[in-house]
This record gives sequence, C-alpha cells and structure tokens, in this order.
Amino acid sequence: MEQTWRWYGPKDSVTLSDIKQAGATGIVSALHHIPNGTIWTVEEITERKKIIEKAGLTWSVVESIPVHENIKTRSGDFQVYIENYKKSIENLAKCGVHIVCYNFMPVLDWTRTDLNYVVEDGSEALRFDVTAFAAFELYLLKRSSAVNEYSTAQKEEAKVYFDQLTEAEKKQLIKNIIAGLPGAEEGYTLEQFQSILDTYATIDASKLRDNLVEFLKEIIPTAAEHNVLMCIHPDDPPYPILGLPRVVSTEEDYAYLFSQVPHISNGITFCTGSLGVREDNNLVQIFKRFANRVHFLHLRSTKRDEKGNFFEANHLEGDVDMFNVVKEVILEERRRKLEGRKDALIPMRPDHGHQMLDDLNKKTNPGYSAIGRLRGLAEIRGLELGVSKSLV
Ligand code: DNO
Repeated sequence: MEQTWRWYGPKDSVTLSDIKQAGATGIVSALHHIPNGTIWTVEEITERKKIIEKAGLTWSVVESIPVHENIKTRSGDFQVYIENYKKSIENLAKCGVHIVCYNFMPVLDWTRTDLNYVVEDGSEALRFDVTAFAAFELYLLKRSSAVNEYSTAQKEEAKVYFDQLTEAEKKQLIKNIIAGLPGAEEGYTLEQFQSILDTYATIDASKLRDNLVEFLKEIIPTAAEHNVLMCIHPDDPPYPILGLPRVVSTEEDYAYLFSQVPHISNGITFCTGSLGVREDNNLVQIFKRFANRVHFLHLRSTKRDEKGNFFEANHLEGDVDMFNVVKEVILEERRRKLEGRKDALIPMRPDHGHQMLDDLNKKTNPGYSAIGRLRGLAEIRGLELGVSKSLV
C-alpha cells in the first residue's frame, strides 16, 4: 500500500514535516478554502502541490471535491455545478493528481455525537450515541417527523438523557452534530439546519440514487478521459439519519452504482470504519467483489453495541477484521501488478486516531491528531509487512 496521510492544508496543526516523520509518503488533501461548487483552478492546485512537494511528499489523493447540495437534489443551478466539477477534475489531471474521493451524503458528511469519549486506556475517541442523537432530533432540533421514527422506549431514554444535560452540554451536542466535522465543508446553525433538511422533502432513497447515477453519468466520462479515478466514500454512519436517505452504505448499493456506470473510474474509497458499523456488511466479501475498483483505502476500526452505538476503536481492535482486509488488499495489489496496471499500489491512510499522549493538550481536528494516527499507521504498516512476508 502507498502510505498516505490526510493534511488539511497550511493551517493544519499537524505539519508536513510531522507527516514525513510519521513515515507517510503521500498526502491526501483538498482546497478547503474554495467554496463548494466553484472550479478548482490550475493555479490553486499548483500552489498546493508545490507546498507538498517542497516537503518531499507527493499529493496522491484529493479528499474531497465536495458535491454541491444542488447536485444531490438536482435543483437550482445543478448543471453549472456539475460542469464546474468536471472542470476541477480536468484541472487536477493537468497537474498530475489522479485520484479523487467524494461522498454523496445529503446535508451532513460524517457525524458523531461525542468527540471526546474516554476509552479504557485514557485516550479519547469519537463516538456515535443513538440516544444522544435522538435527543438532538427530538428535543433540540424538534424535527417534526422524528417522533414517528423512534420507539416509545427510545423516546423515553432520550428524554431522560436530555433532561440531565447542562446548557453547555446541549450546545456542545448541537455543535458536534451540525457545525461540521473537519472536511465536511458545510456547517449550519440550528435555524438553517431545518430548512436545509426540508429541501429533501420529496427525495427518497430511490430519487437520491437516481440523482447520484445521473451525476456519475456526467462526471465519469470526463474522469475516464483524463485518467482520473473517482472513488466514492461510503455513508458514515451507513444508514439513513435525520429522515434523509443514504444510498452508499451496503454491498448492494455499490453493485447498483457499478451496474449503471461500469467504467473503472467509477470506484470506491474503501472505508473499513464506516462500512464496519453495519453488522450485515461483510467487509472482506465487499472488498473481494469490487477489489479492482478500490482506488483508495481508509483503514480504521469501530466497535458497535447491540443498540447501534459505536466508537472508534484502536486500528487493530474493534469489529473490523483488519488482518483479512489487509491480506485481500495485498492479493489485489499483486494481481494488478501481474496485469501491468499502473495503480498496483493502492493509497491507504490510517483514518482517524485517538487523542492521546501529548496530543491531549493540543488542539487538532477531531479524529486527526498526530500521535493517534501515527499509532494507527505504525500498526497497519507492521501488519502489512507481516502478512506480505508470510504470503508466498
Ligand atoms: C471523515 C472522512 C469524511 C470523508 C468524506 C469524503 O473523517 O472520512 O469526511 O472525507 O466523506 O468525501
């Protein structure tokens, strides 16, 4: 695997020289300052690329070119935004950046309720708590149809939880959910939030899926023409939330997308942590079925319980069968090498990490601490070496 690391740009408190010391060679970055829907120009891309290369690193993957909400709902100026998206792909290719990650989650990108969940060893992890999320929807946002989507027992539990929150804790919960986690690009106030949700009033899963396919039919030919590999990130968490549909959560979701737009440029960001939240997702099986179109790997693990809560476990612990995932990745890379494919080395980044050791006293983007990810990368690197040497 090509060892990569997400860098949020010059303002990231984890610097390029930190990343170099962590042993990564590739950078995963985006032009976060460019508003969603706007063209990424060759000048802007070149400027970022130069900074990365000056540090002796390579810009391997773009994560993400965000998909404008109007494209997801196919409303307003969506055609303009699609044209701009294509232009950004073309400009990236001109600058030698050929892998682009993106997602198609309505309104919110990844979502957690707790950003400082203290795990047993004293480090802090990200967590999604179903009861806290219900309390947010029912009693803070007051989304009208939410009452029909929870059982009486869940609503009671959410009320008990809500009643014991202090005002500061309520504010924090709102912020965690809607202010935008790093890379989400969009952040909302509580007031704005409901009106954005309303734009999906007539969009169910099948409509959203159609809109995604229409989008792919437009952008994949451009990507293919310029040798760009597009890789969609799965929903996180991988099920509908807030009454909004989500359509990139399961093996069947992927199968449908590839049946509609088969070109290999229509690929996957295989995120073990996101997909692994569903017990019915068999990660090794999903990987094997679509291995040839996995263009980017996010390796991390989650630990779920029977209620649907989950937290981010250490990379080699939790529910993800990391040993077998990494083994399948190595086998796929070997196949690609034999076939003479140029993309035989799949970029991998250790996704998220605990806030631990000295980083507990520092301000880093939630999930994107230096030391927690360094631990993740080191563990995965060791696993890869061990598996690789033991495979004949
Ligand atoms: C979270 C990330 C996501 C991811 C986007 C891809 O840590 O994995 O925000 O970047 O969903 O577009």
